[in-house]
Amino acid sequence: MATHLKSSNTAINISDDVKRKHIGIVVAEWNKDITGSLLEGASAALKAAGIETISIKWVPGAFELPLGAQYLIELANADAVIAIGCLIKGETPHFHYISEAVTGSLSRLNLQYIKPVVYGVLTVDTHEQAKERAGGSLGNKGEEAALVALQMLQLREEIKAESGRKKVGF
Ligand code: RBF
Repeated sequence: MATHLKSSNTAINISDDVKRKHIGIVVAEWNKDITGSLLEGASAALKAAGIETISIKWVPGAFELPLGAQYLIELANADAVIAIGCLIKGETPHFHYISEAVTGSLSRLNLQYIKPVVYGVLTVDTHEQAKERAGGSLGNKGEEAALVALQMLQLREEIKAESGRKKVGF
């Protein structure tokens, strides 16, 4: 039976096909107090949606997230990956280099594999701002990233089903 979830922007109906998908979460150890909370938010949302197979893998830092995501897709055949990290500008002299590299590489993986690789990386000025977004006053961005992964998997199923129906008609 489909499960109904409400993200901040949209309502999502999770079909049984999507529940059977394998979802990977790759999470950075840097700023682990923050990334751990984001991970909790993401896994709780996936479990609430009824996702049966979740693989969680840790990498050293945000810079390693794209390769971790690629391993999960190539070697573990994940259908979608949620990449979780936290870059704090004030504490990271290489902030711009790392965040640009991570953003660009994660973005490319989506199109390279035609699979959702969701950006769950906080890029903030202070540790306080990170806490607000990791289960604090501004919600949990890990949970939001999980809902985005589910929404994209659901979209794929819908488009596949629609294009299948059209082919039968012609
Ligand atoms: N990784 C993070 O996930 N968040 C950070 O805030 C962060 N800051 C870093 C600051 C410096 C100066 C360096 C050298 C690395 C930092 N890293 C950070 C680790 C980085 O993502 C990566 O794991 C290492 O550079 C090894 O490739």
